[in-house]
Amino acid sequence: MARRLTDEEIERQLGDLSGWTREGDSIHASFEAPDFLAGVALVQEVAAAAEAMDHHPDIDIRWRTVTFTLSTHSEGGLTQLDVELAHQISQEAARRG
Ligand code: HBI
Repeated sequence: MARRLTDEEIERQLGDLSGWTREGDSIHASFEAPDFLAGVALVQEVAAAAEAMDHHPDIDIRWRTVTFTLSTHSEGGLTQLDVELAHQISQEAARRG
């Protein structure tokens, strides 16, 4: 099972995750979609990736702005699962322009 990452590991891996910010035991990023339905479509794609990983983000949808917050609840902090899902979210958001 995934172990908690050290502060050094988190900082190093955040360097590869543009747009993501650490706050305590979680990381978050917001994405601006062209319209509300495009934002919901992004959420649908992320939901499929999350389900496939059995690792789920907190999701906040406000009109066209979608915010994903990641943390590994069972470990009480950040693990490699959060980093991996963050990359998948960023890639999906970039695909949608
Ligand atoms: N998602 N973010 C997050 N953190 C978890 O600990 C987690 C999850 N999704 C599913 C899940 N854990 C289950 O595998 C365990 O609760 C059994």
